[in-house]
Amino acid sequence: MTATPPPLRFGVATSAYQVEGAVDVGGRGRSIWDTFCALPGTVLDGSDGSVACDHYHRLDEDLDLIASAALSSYRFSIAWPRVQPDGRTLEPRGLDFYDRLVDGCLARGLQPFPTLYHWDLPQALQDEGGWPARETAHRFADYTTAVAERLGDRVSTWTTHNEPWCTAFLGHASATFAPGLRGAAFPVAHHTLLSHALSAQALRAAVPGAEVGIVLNLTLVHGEPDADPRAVDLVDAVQNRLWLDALLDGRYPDVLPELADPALVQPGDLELVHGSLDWLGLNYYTPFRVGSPVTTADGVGQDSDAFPGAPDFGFHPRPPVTTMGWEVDPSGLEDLLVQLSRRAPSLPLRVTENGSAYADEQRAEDGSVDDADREAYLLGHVAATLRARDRGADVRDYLAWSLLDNFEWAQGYTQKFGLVEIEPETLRRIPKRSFRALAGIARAAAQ
Ligand code: IFM
Repeated sequence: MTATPPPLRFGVATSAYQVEGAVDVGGRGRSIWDTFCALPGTVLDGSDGSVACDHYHRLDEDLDLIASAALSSYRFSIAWPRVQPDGRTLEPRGLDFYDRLVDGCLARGLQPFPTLYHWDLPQALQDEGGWPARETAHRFADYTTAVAERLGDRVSTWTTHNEPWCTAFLGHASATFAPGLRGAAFPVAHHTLLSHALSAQALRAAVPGAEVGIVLNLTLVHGEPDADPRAVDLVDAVQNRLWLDALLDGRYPDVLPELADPALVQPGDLELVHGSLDWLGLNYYTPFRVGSPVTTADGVGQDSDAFPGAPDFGFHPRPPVTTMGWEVDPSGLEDLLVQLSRRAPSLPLRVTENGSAYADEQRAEDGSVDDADREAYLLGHVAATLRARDRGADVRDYLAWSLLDNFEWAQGYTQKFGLVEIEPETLRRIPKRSFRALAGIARAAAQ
């Protein structure tokens, strides 16, 4: 007889630079995103995260909001430059903030779900070489120990990296994310995985029973009839297999010769990475349809820029799409979860991010955002997650991206992913229809 799986748990997710603001408060050091945003032309609306949602100062209000929706957990990230402003020296005031955050979650019955790295490397470490330098992986392990020693008595489930694909390929190939470099994506991919493994060791040493995961933005890659099969294979290798093969099988795909360099991938590295997971987080938004190259108006920012070595190609999303231009396809989430569960049957899975950007032009009578489109996206993807569980996938949580409209990286504030609107002048929080929908789902699941 098989045991009935525990009910799916619901929560919301944010990340430090996207919501906290208060960049000069509590001794926080500068991060690579502070530097990147200050460069002309890097962020669509010229904005930055210096104020963002002011979550740092409105923490209690935001935790009350999450608790009011009967949610089980809050996924947030820890800003490394708050904890170690120069990447080495501890700033106790930085840890004090996350201490309050964790206690605030627990006092409201929310599981705190921290991510150690959501892209805000201390600028001081960038100046010493950043992720292209192997030493940064060791710095990450030291930072992990500092955080784990402070929070580990109350936090059991840990995430090392969020979407290392973005760190490596958007930050070091297409130069669309901080630190805005090119030509170093593969060393960065390896060093982020190595740092994940060292961080996992540090967590297990500091926190008995720690459950360590990594969060990947995996997706289904489809080839359009006019696609170059080499491009389709390379996109799948870079987006999915690079990470999964290393973590689950201890090897890199043969199609990526850059990762066969023994000066980069040193003896013992992949043994550390292999088997380092207690659970796997999936951030799912859209499938990828690879086809013929798409010509942009100014000829820059080709889709293939983030996939070094791939023949030129374009992405061809099918309608309906969100304002990010991302195709809406809940079945992709279901299929991915089932595929992952078949590949790694004993590895618990979590949907650590899923959400949609829409223009939010419809208003209800009370003036709040009447986001039927985001609500439909949410319901469709929750249903897909439940179907995946029915097909045997051990999916424990569904975390919606995001609690609040926030700083959407190179898109600035032009894209709204929040279940809660932030009134620009006052930063007042105004729940949208989708927030009430998630609360309804969470309440029903808890019964
Ligand atoms: O806002 C991001 C988040 O930081 C990482 N995952 C994707 C989201 C939407 O682009």
